[in-house]
Amino acid sequence: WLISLITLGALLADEPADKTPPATPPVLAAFSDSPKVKTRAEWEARVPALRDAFADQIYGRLPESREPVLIDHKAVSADGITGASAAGEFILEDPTLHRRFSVAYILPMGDGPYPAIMQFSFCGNPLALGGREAFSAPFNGAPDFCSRFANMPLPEGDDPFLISMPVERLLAKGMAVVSIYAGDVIPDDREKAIPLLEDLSPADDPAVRPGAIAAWGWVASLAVTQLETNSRFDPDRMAVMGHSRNGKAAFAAMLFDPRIDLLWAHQSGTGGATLNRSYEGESIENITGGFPHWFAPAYRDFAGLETELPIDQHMALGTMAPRPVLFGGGWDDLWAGPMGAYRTAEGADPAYELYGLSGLDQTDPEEMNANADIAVFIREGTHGTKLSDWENFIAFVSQHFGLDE
Ligand code: GTR
Repeated sequence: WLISLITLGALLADEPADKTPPATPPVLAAFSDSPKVKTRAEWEARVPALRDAFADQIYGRLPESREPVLIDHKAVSADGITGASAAGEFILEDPTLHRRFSVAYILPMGDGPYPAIMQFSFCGNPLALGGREAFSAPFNGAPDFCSRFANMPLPEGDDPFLISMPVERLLAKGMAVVSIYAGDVIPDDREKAIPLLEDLSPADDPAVRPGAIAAWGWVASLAVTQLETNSRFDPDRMAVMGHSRNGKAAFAAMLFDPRIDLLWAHQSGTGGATLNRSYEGESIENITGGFPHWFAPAYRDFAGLETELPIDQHMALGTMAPRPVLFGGGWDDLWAGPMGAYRTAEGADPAYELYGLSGLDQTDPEEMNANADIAVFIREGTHGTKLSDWENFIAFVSQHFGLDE
């Protein structure tokens, strides 16, 4: 791959002005003025500066502390949950704004420490865990659209599972099921979120105040700190997953927190797995205009100027090497740019190769290889997480976390 390694500067110089996506995916390079990376040590030496560049140009800077304040640890009844040995929740407070959130969990049978699968929920932990009201509801209310899910039966067959995790299916594989609602710290509401994000910002520069996407990822990091200090959870097998805006948050969590061991970003789109310069689906102008609280204000400066971004998502994925990453997409979900995520995966390959791994090891975007360290599946249909998408994830995580079939 070294022969094929060109600098991003060269790529930019070749970029056509008519916004046609480049014919070949961009290859990995740290910065346009960096010498070529030849070894794992050289790559790792660049990772901190790359993470800073993602903070400064897209996501915003985060507080350094990942230590939550433990307010309470309560047991919750696991009666009626097939395959559960126990359940509970940590009530935590973030160390900067001192806002409370809950980390809810259900443990499988058998001996721990268990691998943990943490999902970013849209509507709070009770709904995410199958309508189980014993877990704390969002402390500051849930988004309005959530009321329509309140008394809804769980999806059947392969209906979209947007709101709930397939709890019993995950428990049967020996996974601890974990849910967080990061909206308790930063609500998904521009008016409410921006003042909180300004207070969260560790920097004086308003251009790099954190966006909600990165802040939600930071909330997951606080939860990881708590789980890692509890002997029932395996600190070497912590996975995060999210769908759509939560997929962006999961992507940011994996980017900024090396303690997270595996990522599933499903239909995460722009600001998540999708390459900015793929010109597919949502543009930087669309996303920063529609959701000004999601990213650092600096990202908006690249609206319409995607090819001038000195970084792109394949580099973020490169910094995640050698950790396993899965991207899911739907052919009819063009807004999330499914092929743009596949191109990110292709572009990050050289970083995984530095670890002696094959990286993306598939030729068909529809056929993921669960053994590979980067896997992508694009299926029929539109936006939503289906049981069959979860089954792809279960196959991937089982392979990488050594779980029996
Ligand atoms: C859309 C947004 C996308 C995606 C989606 C979602 O409105 O444009 O970036 O995040 O919301 O979260 O469902």
